[in-house]
Formats: sequence, structure tokens, C-alpha cells
Amino acid sequence: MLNEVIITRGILDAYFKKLTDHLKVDVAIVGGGPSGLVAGHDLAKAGKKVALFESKLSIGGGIWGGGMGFNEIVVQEASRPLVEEFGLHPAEYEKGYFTLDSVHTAATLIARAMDAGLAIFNLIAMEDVVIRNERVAGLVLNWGAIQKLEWHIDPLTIHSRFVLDATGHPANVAATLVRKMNVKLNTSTGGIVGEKSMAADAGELQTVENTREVYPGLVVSGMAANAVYGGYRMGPVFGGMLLSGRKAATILLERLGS
Ligand code: 48H
Repeated sequence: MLNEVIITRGILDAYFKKLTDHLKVDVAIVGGGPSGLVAGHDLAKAGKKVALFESKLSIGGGIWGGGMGFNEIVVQEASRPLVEEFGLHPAEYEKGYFTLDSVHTAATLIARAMDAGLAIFNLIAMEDVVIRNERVAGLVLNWGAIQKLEWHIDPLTIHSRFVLDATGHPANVAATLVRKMNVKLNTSTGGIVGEKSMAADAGELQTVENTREVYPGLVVSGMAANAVYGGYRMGPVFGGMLLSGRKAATILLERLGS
């Protein structure tokens, strides 16, 4: 006969083991969109200890909704090797344009990243960063729902050698750092330059180009990189997001001394 208390204890023990195993990590990723998932996959595959925190219930960020809710996305030729490596199913629409089912894409990226060893914590939001020796050295975390409700409940903290801001359009980690610490970022203005309007081709190139360490200990990827450095948006073409995640992992592996 199934015992409800054993079910409960199993969940609590498994969850808290997972969490306590990740109180000190090589890289803490904030945001479970395409760039965060690819970065998490590559870092975990390289043997790094890496945890991803996502404030929402679902992982996948902007992938699920395709374009305007039509659940297909587009990727371009440049990202095809990565797309195929992950086991996604690109269908050529016109030369150089491939469509992907957005539900299959999100589900597959999540599964591949977790199979590589990425630990994912959904429902948990970054509310602040840890500063040590004038570098970003961890995350201050709270439940996503508590953050939304603005309840006065103190957070908990993890340490990480690096943080990846993969929070998409709002660049929430970099924005928090600037707001709270008044620091100078490695950008043209020293602050968050701000995302530009739509120019798909430029935006796609820029999201990869702008994937950089923006402050000691903090790397930005995906739309957060374009928000921080002032790149264009590109709409529902996702090759740049995937390639940005890969570049973020390459930078982080170099910085971690791999
Ligand atoms: C925990 C947080 C917090 C927080 C936010 O937006 P995303 O999908 O991220 P990217 O940059 O990998 O992909 C961008 C892409 O989806 C997109 O929006 C495109 C291509 N737009 C083009 C256009 O023209 O509009 O995912 C970011 C994730 C989300 O799931 C957030 O919930 C999460 O980050 N997040 N998680 N703590 N403080 N802030």
C-alpha cells in the first residue's frame, strides 16, 4: 500500500540533496531560456558544476510561444550544426531558413542539458547578487512567487565562481548589479545601454558578439547581452540565442581555467 508520508519524505530528501549539492557551484545561470540552456549543457558536459535558476514554473523562456503564439520558431544556417547536435528537427523552409516546432525545441534543450548534468531549479528567482573582492561571486535567491507578491521574506544565498545573466530582455542580473552597486560595466556607456528596435540580421550577429564578461564574475548571454550592450532585437529567430549560449560557455570554460 502506498504510504503518503514516504512519498512526501522522498520528495523533500531528493530536493534538499539537490539543493545542498549546489550551494557552491562553478557557474550559476539565471534564466532558463535558449541561451541559458545551451550554456548550461556545454558547461555541464565539460564537467563543471552548474546550476540554473528560473523564476517561472516552466523552463524554456521565450521558446514555447514561437512567434505571436504560433508554436514554431526559425533558425538560420549558422546555427544548423548546433541544432543537429542537440537532436532538434530543422525543416528547411527556404534556403537558409529552417523551422522548428517550439514545444519539441524547448523540451529537447531541457532534456539534453539535464542529461549532460545541468541542475535546474525552477520557481526560484535571483533577487540580488553576492559581491566579494569587487566581483560577482554568487546569487541571492528567493521563491519566484514571493518576489512577485513582494512579501518581506529574507532570501537564501549560494556561491559561484561565475554568474551567467541569461534573463532575456530585462537583463535582470546586470540591472540589479548596476542599481545596487553603482558599478561601471564594460559597455560603451559604463551602464546598461538598452535594447534597440527590430533588425533581425544585425540583432542575431550582435547577440553572439555581445556575449561577454560585462563585469568581473558576470557574463551576459542572449537578449540580456543585447540589452546590456545596446543590440537590436530580432523576433522569433533563435539561432543567435543558441550560439550565444555556446559562446558564453566557451568564455566561462576559459575563465574557469579549463
Ligand atoms: C530567475 C529569471 C529572472 C530572475 C528573468 O527570455 P529568455 O528566453 O532568454 P534568452 O535570452 O535565452 O532568449 C531570448 C528569446 O527567448 C527572445 O526573447 C527573443 C529571441 N526575442 C527577440 C525579440 O525580438 O523579442 O529566457 C529568460 C528567462 C525567462 O524564463 C525568465 O523567466 C527568466 O529568464 N528570468 N529567472 N530569476 N530574476 N529574470
